Amino acid sequence: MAPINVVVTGAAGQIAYSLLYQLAAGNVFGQDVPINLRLLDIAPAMGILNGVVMELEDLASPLLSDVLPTDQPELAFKDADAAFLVGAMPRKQGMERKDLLAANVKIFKVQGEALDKFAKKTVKVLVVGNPANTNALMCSHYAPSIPKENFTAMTRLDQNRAQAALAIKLGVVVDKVKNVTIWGNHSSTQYPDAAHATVEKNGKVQPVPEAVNDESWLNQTFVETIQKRGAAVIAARTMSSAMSAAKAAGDHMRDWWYGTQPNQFVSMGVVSDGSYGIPKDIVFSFPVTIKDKQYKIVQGLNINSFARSKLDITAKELEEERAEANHILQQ
Ligand code: NAX
Repeated sequence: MAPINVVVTGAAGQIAYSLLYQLAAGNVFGQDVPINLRLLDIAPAMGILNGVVMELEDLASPLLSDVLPTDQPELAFKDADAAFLVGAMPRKQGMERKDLLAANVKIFKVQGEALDKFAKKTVKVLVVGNPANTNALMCSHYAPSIPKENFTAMTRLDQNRAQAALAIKLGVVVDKVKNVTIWGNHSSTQYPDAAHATVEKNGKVQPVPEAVNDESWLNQTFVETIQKRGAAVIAARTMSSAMSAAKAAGDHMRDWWYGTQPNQFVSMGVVSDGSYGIPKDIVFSFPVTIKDKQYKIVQGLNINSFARSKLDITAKELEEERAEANHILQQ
């Protein structure tokens, strides 16, 4: 089989370190698809990146056809089939959320322009670097020749966290819990929603709300735990989630590439088409099903007044981020 060209940005960073192993092991694109890895980072990180390249060689993986470390976006994105945009400026002490947004949307503008010029028009772009949703939106704006459906933001880590928390609560293995949804922004305003989730317990499938049978736990403890999980990991590890983030990035891309399982949906940040009354032209996490590399937003889920208020809060935050990003990029 011909190799596919896969870009990983922020390739010298901690998420990439776990993600690259998964790519080399065939966990994302499969055991029979060779990969040309295109590793992009900034000039000061080239020394570290060369160490990562040595380790990739030493994996002795037959799937890695070619590995290119570079600080030039035009080389990294040339003929790209898939791109994991992980690289971003981390939040430094004393930095406001606004400063972080300013630094990072500029990076995603440059990368959008490079994707537009050099990548295949079918490229699948997954944005991990924060603020992921708004970065994905800006990246897409600066790549007008590529369909906007090809740009997505990662909320799969939040979904995996939510699924795992419910499995622990219900005393089942994690894959017995299905169809948990993350709505909105990958931030503390996201709404992790178990209302449509199911659990298989003792051979019987039932709705998660019925199995948990504790509305206040589901509406408060569960929601807040997932919203704050990233911060809890940082507090404990003194570094942000990396292994789990890389696994989630692999899960997201694998499902996009090969499709979702029957009767199951996954959450992805995608450009809103107005579904569920969400404003258009923000990258909002919705439940989606995927077939032939095309996702469809799941329609018709019941949204009660509690869920409605949560969806509106996270949509408003994304509209504010978009306004700030546009302001910065027009300066
Ligand atoms: P690291 O700081 O370990 O690595 C980031 C890497 O990006 C560094 O090697 C840096 O040199 C590189 N970089 C900076 N500017 C770049 C540019 N213009 N082009 C290419 N590379 C560039 O961070 P890491 O822990 O790997 O996290 C990466 C990003 O993921 C951060 O923005 C982080 O906030 C975000 N996350 C997103 C998550 C999500 O669910 N969407 C969860 C995990 C993570 O917090």
